[in-house]
Amino acid sequence: MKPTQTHPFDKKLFQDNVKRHLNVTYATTVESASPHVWYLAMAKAMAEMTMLNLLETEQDERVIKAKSVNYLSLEFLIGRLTGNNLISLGLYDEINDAMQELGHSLTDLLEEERDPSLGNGGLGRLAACFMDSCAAMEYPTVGYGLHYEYGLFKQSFKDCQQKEAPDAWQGIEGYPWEVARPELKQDIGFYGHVDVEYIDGEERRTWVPGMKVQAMPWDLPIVGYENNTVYPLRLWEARAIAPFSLESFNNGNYFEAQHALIDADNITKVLYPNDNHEKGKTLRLMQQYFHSAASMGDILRRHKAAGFSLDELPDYETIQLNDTHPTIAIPELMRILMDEQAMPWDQAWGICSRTFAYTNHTLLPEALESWDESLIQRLLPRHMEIIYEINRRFLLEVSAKWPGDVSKQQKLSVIQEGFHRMVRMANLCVVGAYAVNGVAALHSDLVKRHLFPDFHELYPDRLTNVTNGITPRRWLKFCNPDLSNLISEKIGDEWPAHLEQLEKIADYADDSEFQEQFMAVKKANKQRLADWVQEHMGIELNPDAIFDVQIKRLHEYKRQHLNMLYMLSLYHRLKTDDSFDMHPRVFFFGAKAAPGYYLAKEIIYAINKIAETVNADPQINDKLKVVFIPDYRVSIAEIVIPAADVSEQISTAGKEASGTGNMKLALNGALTVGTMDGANVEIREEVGDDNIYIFGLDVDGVDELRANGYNPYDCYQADPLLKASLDLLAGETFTPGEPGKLRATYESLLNGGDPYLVLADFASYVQAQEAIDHDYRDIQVWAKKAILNTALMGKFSSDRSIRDYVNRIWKLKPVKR
Ligand code: 26W
Repeated sequence: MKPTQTHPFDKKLFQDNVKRHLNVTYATTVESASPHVWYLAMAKAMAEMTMLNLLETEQDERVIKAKSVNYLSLEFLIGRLTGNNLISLGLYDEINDAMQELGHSLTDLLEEERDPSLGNGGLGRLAACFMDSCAAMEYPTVGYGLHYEYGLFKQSFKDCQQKEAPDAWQGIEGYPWEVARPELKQDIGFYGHVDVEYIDGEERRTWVPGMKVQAMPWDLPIVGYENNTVYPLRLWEARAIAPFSLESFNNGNYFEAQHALIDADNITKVLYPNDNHEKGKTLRLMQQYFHSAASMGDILRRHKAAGFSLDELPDYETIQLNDTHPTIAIPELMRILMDEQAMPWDQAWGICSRTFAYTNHTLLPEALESWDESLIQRLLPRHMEIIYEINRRFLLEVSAKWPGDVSKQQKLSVIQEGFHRMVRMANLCVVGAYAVNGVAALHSDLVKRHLFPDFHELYPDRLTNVTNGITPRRWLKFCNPDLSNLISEKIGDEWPAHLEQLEKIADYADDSEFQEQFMAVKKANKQRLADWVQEHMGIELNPDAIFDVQIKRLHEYKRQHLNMLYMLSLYHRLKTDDSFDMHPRVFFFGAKAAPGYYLAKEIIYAINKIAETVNADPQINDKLKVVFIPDYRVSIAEIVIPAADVSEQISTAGKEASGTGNMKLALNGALTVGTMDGANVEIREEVGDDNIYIFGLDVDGVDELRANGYNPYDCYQADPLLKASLDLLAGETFTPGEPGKLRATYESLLNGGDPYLVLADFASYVQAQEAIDHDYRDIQVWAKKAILNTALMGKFSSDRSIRDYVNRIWKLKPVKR
């Protein structure tokens, strides 16, 4: 046992606390409490322990006086906390035992927790892994996010189509792991006007908001792995200010502009479900400013309370912007320094421009945020003035560097000119931040070469790379206990905090006994997933089949439809070619589509329809099964990932910034079939060509094909297998009596120009899949490759990512407690 030293675990006391919470917090009794309430009471008792450490960390003089990172993100996809915190506290066995004595199975209780789904996908999950690593290595950190009442929608399928339902993640009893911090609440303004006055001949501008909203913080404990450190994940909830402001009501401000219908508490009502698509809605900008302003206020409060001056801000606080979503924090800091602290511009900018760093997570043009100038003007009039001034001064720099070059100014300007003037948030970030990073080597290279080439020329030291990572605590130790134990037997149990040590199991890659043990663990994990699918979906699966997994948001660039076309090709061959043989395979999908994304929903519908037919076809004889797991989320990933043989990472080259599911799957011994995209490139570097299945066009190939004029019909006509597979979508094989119901994808690929080059990569993809089928049949060959994947994933620990941030950007020192 490695409990935290400051508060040793006392089983009897813990059990008493659980029972006390049953009685006092949840008003029930040991005799009548449901399993759900037992889970709540257990989690409350655990949360109490971590809250003590949170307060002690917060009040530790060494932490207060140290430089901290503030991770600003509109999304934190933390997943269930109870099981993970048991691991971090080092109390899994102790609490298992304590609950057993009380008559409850810990694994059952852990299943009672609902996922806090406060994020869409990769960006939000990355923020959660980073918090875990900061706490594990004790780099002083505060996470700032939003306390959405409804997380990412719950997905179900009705007649094979996606349906969305609200996700009230806290449940009626409330979430046991959070605590309100009312003493830290703040008021946040919106709308209104700017007052100008002159003091000693100096112009002073003051924003007079027309509306105020209260920001209430909720803290969730981020528990350091086997140490005494707990950092807060501070989530802001919007509330109407009570009592209703009679003053602003009387002076006519309250109902000005067009905000009369926006209730204060709407601001944090729901997480926007768009992933990689910007819609420009007012309420979204309100969320962003609400988040930025509350976080900025809290950071400055802490800084001041530590006894530091504003000039010292960059020495003690750094602020990482998780994509452009919190960009408005930059003009907010300028406003506070100038208008509230009476600082001159140069001094304020000197502080501001050494405080923020920005991470870019996407190159997709439709995901790059730009806001209507008129919208910012109305909602945040003073911030718009400051943005103009930042831009005016910046353009002077540009014209000094490129005298007379108007096109450079147009390209780099924070303001996009035109009929509708827009504020480009990415440009504002690059101008205002001291560091800008992409999230994988290839991606950062494309950021420099394609997204910001002129910025790179102007500020050659600003752009850098930090390759993403994943926390090995949740994504191996917790989710795959059998593999964890097998590894620990061989190399000891230090690897969860030093993932590079996994390399030592490469020594056993050829050891047939270890191969057998490794594959036995995989088989048991496959059986666990098969049981889950049987219980929840009524589909029977063969655990000896290849478990082929694609789990990620549904998007054309991720090309779930390429995977689907391959399934169709197998179906076609099984039905038409008696000599065709294949190892049985189960195709797993987990994916939510943004509710307004038509084609993504059509692809879900098509895969579900194909599944219906294929799974019921006796002629297929269980060679092929298709399972679309509904409501994919962190807790589902924890079951699927340990059971995967094949990891589908098949985005169009240049489109997936990094990917992190690719890392989780490889770490758990799945082999990647993937393109030369995102972090796949670096995974290949680590595991070697023999242990990954790379296919398709690379970035240069994509550019070349496009430059030469791509016509998907050429592929369609030239490849009979592709033609046969695609034609299945146009007919009625999967929608008997209703031909053409699956046509949407077919149309997009053939007549819509196939924007993500699915057809261009099809033949190469089929080849890679055939190599997989071939290699899997020799279980020793496969076992060796799988073991080497686990062994060689050390680089992708988020601990390494955080160390890179610390060394290249943040410049922090750990405070070991
Ligand atoms: C404003 C709409 C919107 C919402 C979310 C635009 C963009 C986003 C995110 C930036 C999308 C996202 O999650 N990107 C993913 O970030 C991961 C973490 O860096 C990467 O691993 C993924 O490749 C990238 O798609």
